[in-house]
Amino acid sequence: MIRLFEEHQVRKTTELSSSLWDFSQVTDGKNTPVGKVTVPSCWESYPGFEAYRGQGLYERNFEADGDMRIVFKGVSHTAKVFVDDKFVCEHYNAFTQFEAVVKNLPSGVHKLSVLVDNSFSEASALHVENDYQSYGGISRGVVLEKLPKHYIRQMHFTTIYREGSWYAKIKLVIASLTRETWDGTVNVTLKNGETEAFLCSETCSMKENEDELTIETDEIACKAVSAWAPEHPTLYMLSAQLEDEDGKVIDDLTDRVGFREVRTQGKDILLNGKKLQIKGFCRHEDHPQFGCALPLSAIMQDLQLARDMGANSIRTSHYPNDELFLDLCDELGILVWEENHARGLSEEQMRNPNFERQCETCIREMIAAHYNHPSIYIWGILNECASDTEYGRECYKTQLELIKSLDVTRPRSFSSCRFKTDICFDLVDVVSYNIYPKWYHNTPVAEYLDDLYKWVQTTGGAGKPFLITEVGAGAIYGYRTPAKVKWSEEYQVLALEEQLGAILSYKDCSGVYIWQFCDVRVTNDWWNTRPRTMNNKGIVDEYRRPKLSYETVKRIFGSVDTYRK
Ligand code: ADA
Repeated sequence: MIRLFEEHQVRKTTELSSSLWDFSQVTDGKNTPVGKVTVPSCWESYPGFEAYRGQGLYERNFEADGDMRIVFKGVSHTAKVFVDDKFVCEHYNAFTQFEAVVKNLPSGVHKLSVLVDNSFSEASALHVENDYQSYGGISRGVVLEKLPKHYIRQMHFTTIYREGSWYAKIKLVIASLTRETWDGTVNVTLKNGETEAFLCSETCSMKENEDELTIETDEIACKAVSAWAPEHPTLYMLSAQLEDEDGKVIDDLTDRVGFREVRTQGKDILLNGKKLQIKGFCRHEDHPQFGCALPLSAIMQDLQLARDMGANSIRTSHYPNDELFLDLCDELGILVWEENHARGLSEEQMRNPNFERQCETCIREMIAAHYNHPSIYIWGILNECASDTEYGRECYKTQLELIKSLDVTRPRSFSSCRFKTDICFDLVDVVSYNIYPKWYHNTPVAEYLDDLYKWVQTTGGAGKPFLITEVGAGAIYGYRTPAKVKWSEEYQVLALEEQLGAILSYKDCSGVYIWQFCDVRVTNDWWNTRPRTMNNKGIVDEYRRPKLSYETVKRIFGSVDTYRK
């Protein structure tokens, strides 16, 4: 499954993730056939590959005729794509989608080969030994498309709320495979249930030697639409149809959108003019059966559990998530903090020659693919990287400015752990901290939080909205003791009661994300501070079995509204 709805009625598409592929282990360039596997999947779920770090080859045949595009929603973590043994493209990063376009394929059966690599090396600045696992495999959906000579490559929908009315601006990118002059028309409609409204009709005049044409509409008044909000997540189908000069529809693209406005105002984050109170979870895409390739039902169960505990938001720690997750959040009214891929990288690691380019590519691919999701209310970057150094600051500045150039509609932030040494808060719209009083140190939470917040008011973050994007404590599922010592479920309850109580009652804090939703696998280097070589701070364990703290979180989150007074 690629999306919760059909993106195309006209363009011919085939989900390649709907049949078995041949998988081989690749060692020193030698292929050893292993057998048939499903895609998406992680090889850690294949017998004997539970801890495999290296290369694997996925192969299958496909029918083609002419110009074809293969969209990979995620391959972990480096992919080299071949068609009929000819190299087509390469992509780094498990968490963003990419495409392989192959022109003029003769009609018939062709071979698709994807060489996947999840090893750690200097070439990989973001997938490194870390407090989460970098799995191996084609971990998200794959879809084959037959392309017309001119097609709709991208459609971004921006909503504007002004004086009680909604407006929309649409940005379309029309691609050309011929690079010759061409004239067409693109028509866009907005549909909700049976009511369909015409939005615009734009002429497309492609010039010679141009790969693509960008069309940006003026503001279009959208009357009688309902806003998207957690309590009523109204969605609309935005459909574009591309016609040639004879009026024949040659391509189409549909996406789901919502009318909502996010902005900061003083110390508040406003959603449709109302002050947000975030009560959420940090969530890794991780599962003992599926690795990072969670099927829709598993993603949905996570969201059902999070909502059952009263959460209104998920932070995609620490990378862009599967679009199926975002489709669910759009439909369920769950707010999303989505962030680019990075966790806890030192200045030395940020000086990896591949770091900036890999971060920039991740940001561009994240926003290009996820721009239209109304559930995403904020973009984050570089979780707990070196925001206390001049070199680190330059990286934060570059990436935050890049986000602003790609999306002026959402606030930007990053989660800092640099206590009173952070030098980047002037660069963001929202100041966010990861704090662990009652776990990594025993400072009383209210005292620690107040001291930190007061220090932020002496920095470039003064007067800005303030979020706690991580707080929590570890508990081994099933470890119960009246001693209530650390790693017991009882201690996790005590810690969260004090942590959540202090944070959610702090008047200048816009909310909290618990670290973390579920226990997750970590890489082997982290064994000595991670019992079971797992991060055990979940409120449910890796099998989604609730710990004692589940009811604690449910009681506390349940007593807090999504909007502040
Ligand atoms: C950091 C980090 C998380 C996790 C957490 C922990 O805040 O952002 O990914 O490692 O610490 O469990 O200590």
